[in-house]
Amino acid sequence: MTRSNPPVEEADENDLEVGEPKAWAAGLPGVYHSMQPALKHMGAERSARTLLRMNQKQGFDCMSCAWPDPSGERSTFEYCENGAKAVTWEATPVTVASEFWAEHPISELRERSEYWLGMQGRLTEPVYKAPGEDHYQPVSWDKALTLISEKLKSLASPNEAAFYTSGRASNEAAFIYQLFIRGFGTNNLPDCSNMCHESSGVAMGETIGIGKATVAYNDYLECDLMIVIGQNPGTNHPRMLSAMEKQKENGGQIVAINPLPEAGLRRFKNPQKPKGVLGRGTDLADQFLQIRAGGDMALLQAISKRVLEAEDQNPGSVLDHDFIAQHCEGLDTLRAHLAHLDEQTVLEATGLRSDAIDELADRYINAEKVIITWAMGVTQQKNGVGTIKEIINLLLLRGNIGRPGAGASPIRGHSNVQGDRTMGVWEQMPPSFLDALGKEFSFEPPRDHGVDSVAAVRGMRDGEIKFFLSLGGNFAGAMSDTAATEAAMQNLEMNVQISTKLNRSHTVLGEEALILPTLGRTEVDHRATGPQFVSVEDTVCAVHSSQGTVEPVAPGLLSEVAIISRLAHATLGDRVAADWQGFEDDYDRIRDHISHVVPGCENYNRRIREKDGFLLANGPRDSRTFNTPSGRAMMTANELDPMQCPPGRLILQTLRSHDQFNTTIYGYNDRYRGIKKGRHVVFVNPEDLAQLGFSDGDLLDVHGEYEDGKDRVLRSFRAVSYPTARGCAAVYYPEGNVLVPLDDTVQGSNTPVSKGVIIRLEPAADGPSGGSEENSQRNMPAAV
Ligand SMILES: Nc1nc2c(c(=O)[nH]1)N[C@H]1C(S)=C(S)[C@@H](COP(=O)(O)OP(=O)(O)OC[C@H]3O[C@@H](n4cnc5c(=O)[nH]c(N)nc54)[C@H](O)[C@@H]3O)O[C@H]1N2
Ligand SMILES: Nc1nc2c(c(=O)[nH]1)N[C@H]1C(S)=C(S)[C@@H](COP(=O)(O)OP(=O)(O)OC[C@H]3O[C@@H](n4cnc5c(=O)[nH]c(N)nc54)[C@H](O)[C@@H]3O)O[C@H]1N2
Ligand SMILES: [Mo]
Repeated sequence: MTRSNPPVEEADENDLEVGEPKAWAAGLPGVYHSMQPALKHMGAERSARTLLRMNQKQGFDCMSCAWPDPSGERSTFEYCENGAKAVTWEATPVTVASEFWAEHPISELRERSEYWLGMQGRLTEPVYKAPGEDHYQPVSWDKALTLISEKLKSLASPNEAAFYTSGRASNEAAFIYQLFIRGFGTNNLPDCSNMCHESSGVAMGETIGIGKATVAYNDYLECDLMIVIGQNPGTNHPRMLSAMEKQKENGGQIVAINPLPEAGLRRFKNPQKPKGVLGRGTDLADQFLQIRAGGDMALLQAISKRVLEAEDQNPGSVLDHDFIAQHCEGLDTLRAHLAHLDEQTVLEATGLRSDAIDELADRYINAEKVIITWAMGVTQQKNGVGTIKEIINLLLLRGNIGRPGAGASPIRGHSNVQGDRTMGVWEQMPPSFLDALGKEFSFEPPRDHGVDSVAAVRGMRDGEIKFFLSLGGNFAGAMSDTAATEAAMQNLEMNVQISTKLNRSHTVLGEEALILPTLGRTEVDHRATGPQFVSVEDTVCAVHSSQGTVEPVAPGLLSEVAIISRLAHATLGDRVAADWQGFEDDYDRIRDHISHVVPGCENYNRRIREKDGFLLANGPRDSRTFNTPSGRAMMTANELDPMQCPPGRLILQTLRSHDQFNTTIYGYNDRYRGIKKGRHVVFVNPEDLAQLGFSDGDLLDVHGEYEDGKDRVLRSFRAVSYPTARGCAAVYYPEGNVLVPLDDTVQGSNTPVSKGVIIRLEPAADGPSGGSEENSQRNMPAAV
């Protein structure tokens, strides 16, 4: 069944083409584009077995994002173009052959782009890099697991190891993974959430007592007003557009707040409706506020202030007094704080006009049921935690939490990042969870908090962390400050990665390294007691099962559960009272333990088998109960400290193109933004570009400007004149990580500030694409 790998060509940034941005998302090109790669790479049968079973009740959960499935009837095509790309990328029959490792030294792989690495195909056998070697070589599973467990046992302290998780791991894998790690003796559990929605978890935890959305799927359809802040659903959560379309059909309004006029926020053509392809489509945003990056906190405060003023003019008619009296605390503090808010400061921070802010305030006051959604445009700003607390303030003022059609809705990224946290993948799990875990498995879990992603890099850098294992993901590509992160990873004694495909992290190594290949979610997971299913949790706390539909791409591949069980057994022996062999044979046994340990997961095996799975309990959503110290939802005063951008400088954000999933690059086009065949672009407002003395198409160096005085630069990026907000610029992630300092993190959540780097543009020092020779080959920017 497997195919060996056809040669993969690296892209040449000189081929870059720039056209007009699109004003609508996901019409005919959506369906067309979604089928093409699948048919080409997998053939008709494998395409049908995967695409038609995606997000179906008997199928697998799409791994492309955490957007929920509709609760009632589902379309036969319950997937989007980008979900289809994710499936094609994983379920490809192309595999990395055994000879590959001898043919390609690691030093050569380090020069390759993420695209090239990923396109080599699926990994099928464990490989090992010995100290001093520049090659991986295939090894048996037994050998690989022995090498790892012996290394772990040799460490002076369990805290010399850190264990990363990317948000694709199933609940079952995540649960036994954190059990293994805590059994080993550390809470060093950094995860991708640290770089993602950590700010949401912190802000919501402190204010409403839970770090998760307070809405269920149908609430999106029912709300009168949906405010979408710092999120690009057309690319990153395309199935959300269907919900937005229904909400509009039900008479609702949508407001988008973004520095970019993203196509998916403007108009939607539904490819699954007869009219969808040819018609004009549905206009989505009724109002678009083109905010300056980092300005959301000022905007939200200005709206809350207007809400309070409207209440003063018409006492009793604007605030939800009953709700506030019964459930909230802090109104006076908030009121006093906002009284000092200066309109001029707001206008400068937001780049908006007062009448646009008035209009949004009116919409908010006149809507009965409001949902606010947000993603990385908010969480990755310096003031992200404060901004989310302001979202909560605004919602609380009119009782928009814990009612149908209303609520706070962070839209999560990775398909099971939320479930992984529920299962205990967090460096700071509360004592109650640790108590339950210790009791269930008869051991004493460590209590000291572990490292998060930023602290893990510091630990590697300083020689305190010597062993790093990743359950999925691409830490080198995803983390900030590429040069610092890579140098830190090269300091490790052993680097182990459980992966489906090659990526940058497999090439940035210390002394010893191993790659353990694993099954993906599309594949049937054959175990001793028969094919297994796993379970996942989406962004609205709905837990359901996922079962692979195609045969594994190669014999001998192990599931994540099997790998972790074997590694745990080899490392821990019987240090915790767990039947590791039983876990690997029958995932029901894992779920029995989940029932006993994880709050809200009682009778997990029974409930997960119900038709739609089940909704996890959620105090604010279900009963307006708030698990805060006072038992009330907290209105908070958050200091406004707008980012200062000196003259001649811009605020840079790093974002996703339409052809990528995080660090996985499917291709070099960004269709909705009009970019083709390249990624080395910097989007700048035409007036800013002119003012800085540059023209569309110029080759520029993008220099970061920092307090630490270091020079970090992206070389030879092409200026694209683009309708972004004044004073703002954008480059793609992961390339942009070169410019994000390790120490620049969001206050309160320690998330890298990936959307707020002050930059200076200069004519390219090196001429045509890619800078130095090394970089033109690798297709990755230089870190200086
Ligand atoms: N196809 C695809 N799907 C994905 C992913 C993927 O890479 N590809 N990644 C997944 C993951 S892990 C995640 S976390 C999500 C990410 O989903 P998004 O958060 O939508 O991802 P980004 O591309 O980072 O886009 C951030 C948006 O915020 C805007 N923005 C930037 N700065 C500001 C600001 O200061 N204020 C406001 N109001 N807006 C701002 C940007 O213009 C952009 O529209 O998507 C998930 N789904
Ligand atoms: N500058 C900047 N940096 C960012 C962001 C940004 O917006 N700007 N966004 C941040 C965000 S939101 C996130 S979530 C992180 C993402 O960080 P990560 O989650 O670490 O990165 P991914 O690119 O999603 O990981 C892709 C790799 O996962 C592996 N993989 C895929 N499927 C599976 C599977 O089923 N099992 C296993 N074991 N492995 C698998 C493959 O080997 C693939 O190469 O990046 C963060 N970094
Ligand atoms: Mo994410």
